[in-house]
This record gives sequence, C-alpha cells and structure tokens, in this order.
Amino acid sequence: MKKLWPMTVAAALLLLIAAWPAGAQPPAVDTPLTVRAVAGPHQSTSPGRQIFQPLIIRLANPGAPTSTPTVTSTATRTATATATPSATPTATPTTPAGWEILVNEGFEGDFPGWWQVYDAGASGGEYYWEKRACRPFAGGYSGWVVGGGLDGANLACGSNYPSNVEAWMIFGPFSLEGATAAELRYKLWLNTEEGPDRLCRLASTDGLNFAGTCTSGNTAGWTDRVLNLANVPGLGNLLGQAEVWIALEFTTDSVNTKPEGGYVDDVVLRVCPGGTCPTLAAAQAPSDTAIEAPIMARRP
Ligand SMILES: [Ca+2]
Ligand SMILES: [Ca+2]
Repeated sequence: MKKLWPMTVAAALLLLIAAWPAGAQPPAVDTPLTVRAVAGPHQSTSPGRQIFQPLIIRLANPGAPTSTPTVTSTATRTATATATPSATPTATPTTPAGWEILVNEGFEGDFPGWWQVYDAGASGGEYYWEKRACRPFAGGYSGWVVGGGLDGANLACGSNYPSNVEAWMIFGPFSLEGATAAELRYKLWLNTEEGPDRLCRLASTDGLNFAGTCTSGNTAGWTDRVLNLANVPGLGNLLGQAEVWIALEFTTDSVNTKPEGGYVDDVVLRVCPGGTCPTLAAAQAPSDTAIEAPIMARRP
C-alpha cells in the first residue's frame, strides 16, 4: 500500500496542472497555494479495505484575505498656504484731476507758520492774528483777529476788539500759471461795527496792492466765505499769474468796538492745476446777513 503514495501524489499534481487555466499566471509568492486532500463522497471507510477514490482537488489560499482590505487613507494633504494678497497699490496723488491744496490752516498746529502776520495800525497798541482757544469752529483753536501781538496776547477771550487795528495775515507768493481754478475758502465768525470795522479777503499780484471783498456786521455764528481767484473784485482773473498773494485783513476805525470781532478757521487755499476740479457747495451767496463790500488796500 505504501507504494501507492507516490503515484497518488503524482496524479494529484497532474490534475492540478491540467486544471490550471491556460495562460494564467500563478498566484503571487506571498499567497502560496496549498494542496489539500478532502474526503470525497465516495471514500470508503470500511475497515480492512481502503479504496482510494480520486482526490478532489480544491485550490485553497488560506492566506487570501477574507474581507475587503481596509483602505488606509493617505494622509490628508495639507492645504497649501493661502496666497497672501499683494498690497493694494497706494494711489498716487492725482494732481491733474483734483484740487491741489496749497494751504490748509486749522490753527491746531504751529502758527503763524507759513503766514506773515503783523499790525500795520499806527496807534492803539499791537494786535494781530493769533491762534486762540476762545471760539474754534473745529478742533481746539481758531484764528482770532486780535488775539496776538504784544497787546493782543493779553486780550482775554470775549473782550472787545480795540480801535485803530490793521491786522494782516498774508501768504505768498504762489503761482497760478496753468491753473484752471483757484480759491481761498474759510470759515468765518464775525461781530463788528457795520461798515468801518471789517474782515477782508484779498489778493495781490505784487505783494503790495491788494483787492477783494470785506465783511462787516454780524454773521450770527459760523459761516463760509470764498474768494474766487478767477474773479477778484478790483483785480479780475488771476489765473495764469506767476506770482500771487492772498491775505486776510482785519481793520477797525477809531471809534466803536464790539465783543470779539472775528475768527476764522479751516482756511484753505486750493488750486486746480489743470482740467476740471469738483466744486464744493458754493458759499458765494452766504445765508448770513453780514455786509459785503469790495475794497482796494495797499499793504503798509
Ligand atoms: Ca481749528
Ligand atoms: Ca469801529
């Protein structure tokens, strides 16, 4: 009986080879095939006589996974850093398309700074423009017409302005060559004797002879005034002039004074260097009832 074992194994191998599909590749080496003998339905177990039926060969792959392999998720890809947006380009000043501000005086910083201030009055002490905290329109200070000078510096808030004052506040020269518009604009608070005591907005092309418009009386609070440098009373159109001066002048006669006199704040001198510039709400026809009158004045 023992001699039959080699033949049986050989027959099994032959069956295995015959059963292998043509062209099929053998399993990978890590899943080896095993040959297992399984008792068939016709195997006799009668004692003393063993009859070997042909082995039923089953391919078995005990190493084969019985369940769907768990897919190991790959590491979550780290999101790339969000691109930092480039800085918004700083807009370059568009001087041709808008106003060019030559002076912006709110009396909050150093004063007189770019202004020339003095009292040209021949008598009655020295009083001229100075930044004071008595009655600001914006911020903490405004320009009081008589708050500076040897005597004006000692003038208490609310005091009457003195007689015989000729207080100048001048800026220039500046060029209006090529300009298509130019104006002096400011906030005004005024309380003076009507007529002789007045606050004037002036311009000049030689720095000595000024002309413009004066305000006198009571503005009943803060209001606006504009001196259009394209149409200055007594001088006409200054656009195109190579040298221009502007001035605020406060003058009083020898009698009758009133409390405070006048203040200005947010004084702006602006030029349109070319093309057209947007216009602010015009203050050419102010709602206050103060008196407007043209004047020509030679600077002492
Ligand atoms: Ca101010
Ligand atoms: Ca007077």
